[in-house]
Amino acid sequence: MKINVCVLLILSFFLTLNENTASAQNPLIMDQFTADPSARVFEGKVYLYPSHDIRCEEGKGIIGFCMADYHVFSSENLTEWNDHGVIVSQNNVPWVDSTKYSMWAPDCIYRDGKYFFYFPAIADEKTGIKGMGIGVAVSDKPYGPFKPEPQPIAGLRGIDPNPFIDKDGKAYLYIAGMRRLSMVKLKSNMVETASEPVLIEGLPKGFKEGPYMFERKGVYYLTFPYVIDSTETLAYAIGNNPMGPFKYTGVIMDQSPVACWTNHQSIIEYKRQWYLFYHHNDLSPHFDKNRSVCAEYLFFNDDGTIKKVIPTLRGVGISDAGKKIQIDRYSVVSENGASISFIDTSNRHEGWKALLTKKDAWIQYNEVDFGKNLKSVKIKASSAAGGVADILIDKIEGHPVARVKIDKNDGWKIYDSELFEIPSGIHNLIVKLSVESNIEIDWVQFE
Ligand code: FUB
Repeated sequence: MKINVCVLLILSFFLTLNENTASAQNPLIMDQFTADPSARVFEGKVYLYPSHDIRCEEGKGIIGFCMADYHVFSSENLTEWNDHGVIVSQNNVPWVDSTKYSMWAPDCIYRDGKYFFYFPAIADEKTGIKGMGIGVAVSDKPYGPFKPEPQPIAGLRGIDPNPFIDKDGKAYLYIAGMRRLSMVKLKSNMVETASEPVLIEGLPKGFKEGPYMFERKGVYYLTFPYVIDSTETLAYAIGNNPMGPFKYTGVIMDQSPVACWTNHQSIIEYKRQWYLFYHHNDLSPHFDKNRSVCAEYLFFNDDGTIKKVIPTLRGVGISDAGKKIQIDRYSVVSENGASISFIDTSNRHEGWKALLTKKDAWIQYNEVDFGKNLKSVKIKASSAAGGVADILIDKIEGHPVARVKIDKNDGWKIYDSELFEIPSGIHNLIVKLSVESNIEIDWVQFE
């Protein structure tokens, strides 16, 4: 009897875990808006500490941003993200004005058995602090529970706190405010400053925020959103120690192709690959204060400079063929007859669909792990005219490994077909319309 209760408890734990796990390309999180992603590698996984945009009632929030709390997400494969829920809210930090919805860009760092979560917010008038203070919440685990310190860090005002611990154990906090970046030393308790904040010199003039520092091969990279033209690019400067001086080095990502005014970055190395995390407003194309976090591979040149990163829909990670593959997050498409659109413009969180509207139009989704022993393929599709979708592996002009007939219908249905050839290992998946017609595809899955 005791064993049965235990088994049930363990089962329900895994079921709850699965409920909160969503598979994703770009954007990474579909069921809510997320921005300002601070990614960290803790306990062998990637933890993502973004801010959380919401839609606000008229008059709430600051300059259009409305942010009441923070969630934390984690992933081992970067294609499935587990939402651990709210870790800090404007309602549970004693010094924060809980009517202001001002929980802007956060970050987190590990030291001596504890996780320190830093966040900016408008202080309650009663504290006597004017403007944005910088708070810290502390936990034994990267996913919480986090206990907020009763007061913000003394002597600090600003936004976008970014903690950094150098190889010699010295700790620093980079912050933004008044369009520029500053740095302050932290005591080893990580909740008090060990110096006055100093302005970081040597950076180009113009709007800068969102500092994020990382070190690679003895080079210190100070990265930041920076307005060169009309919206934020992601740029960086390098130095040979965390306090600078820094030399402006260039742009990591151009300004948003979809006119999201802000961007905000973090850069990590995970399993010997470097990644850039950033945000655009994919799920809210007409309101850029409701943003969504994305990720891309990042590479360095031999001289240590960063290769420019181009935003993609496909994002990062290897997708499991046995799970629903959202091919609308494509890697490449044919020049004609292939496009994407929202499944439901009244609820964009439902995601996108792929449209193939011409014979031989195709859509390619790279890096799918087909494992072994797959037998069939399923497609969720709809077609007003009926059509045939060929499933190809790696070569657009190759032999299809399956041919899925889509009926003439006016709604979504799941169609399946046996595989004539069984792919195994990692390949690029191609779906091609093999007749003159039009079809819409939500996802593809192998069994
Ligand atoms: O998310 C609110 C603010 O927008 C952040 O603090 C900035 O970095 C910008 O992304």
